[in-house]
Amino acid sequence: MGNETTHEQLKQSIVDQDADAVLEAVNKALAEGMDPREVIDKGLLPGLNVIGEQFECEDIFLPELMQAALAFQSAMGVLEPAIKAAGGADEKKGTIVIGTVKGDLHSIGKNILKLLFETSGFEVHDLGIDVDLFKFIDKANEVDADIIAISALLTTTLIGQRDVIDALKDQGTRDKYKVIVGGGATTKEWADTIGADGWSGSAYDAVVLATSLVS
Ligand code: B12
Repeated sequence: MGNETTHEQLKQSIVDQDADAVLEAVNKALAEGMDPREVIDKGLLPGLNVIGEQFECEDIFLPELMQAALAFQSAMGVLEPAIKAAGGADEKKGTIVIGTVKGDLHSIGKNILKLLFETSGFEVHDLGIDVDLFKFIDKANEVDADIIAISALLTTTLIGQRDVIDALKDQGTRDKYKVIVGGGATTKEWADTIGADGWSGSAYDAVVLATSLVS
């Protein structure tokens, strides 16, 4: 019951696009002993989903969307150290190159993924957003990656995931890497269609997926 009230406060603070209220709710949740990952998963992300729906219905517009994203990011400034402090794995599991596809500026999901990969024992090379397909491949070659993880949030940028896989095939290096895809606009069917090695709809499942691909 207590947790539900806290989840609701976290969610509402994002819906209100109120960075001060978000930080207050996050600090309160952490002080109550809530797991920082629960703060994200059960509180802040449901708020972002509401924001996405309101944007789609034109109840809110780009400035509000950006305001909510900024509020979320300021919360990550507190949550990231808390997640790292909660401890990570001691053994290195593998190396991952991660980024958001060309033309796509969404970073929130990718950043959560990066954080959870790191805290579960992966070495992560983050290429950021709006990443050219050859940058994924060059970086994977350079660091001898096990996995290339590609995020896409827009139906118009999805195709960038397929481009990376096709370019690997063209170069004859497709089998060198496991390619996993995800992000709001993707589905398991899409991942299968483009011949990806895996897909997940959440950061937690992505860690399980990556772990299984390297073991
Ligand atoms: C915040 C946000 C923004 C912010 C992004 C800020 C930032 N730094 O990221 C800003 C304001 C910049 C923005 C801009 C735009 N946005 Co926007 N945005 C959103 C919103 C509300 C939330 C996205 C988000 O961060 N979700 C939370 C994260 C955690 O979810 P996620 O990324 O899906 O990631 C999770 C999983 O998918 C998975 N995952 C993610 N990546 C990967 C990768 C791998 C390999 C794996 C295995 C798993 C995985 O793990 C994550 C954690 O659980 C969504 C709505 C929504 N509900 O998604 C719209 C949304 C994505 N945006 C949308 C649109 C239209 C836009 C704009 C075109 C708006 C405009 N008119 O300019 C621009 C595009 C700019 C660009 N070129 O990219 C649409 C897309 C519609 C579509 N299907 O194409 C959405 C769906 C809103 C809507 N309902 O209309 N946006």
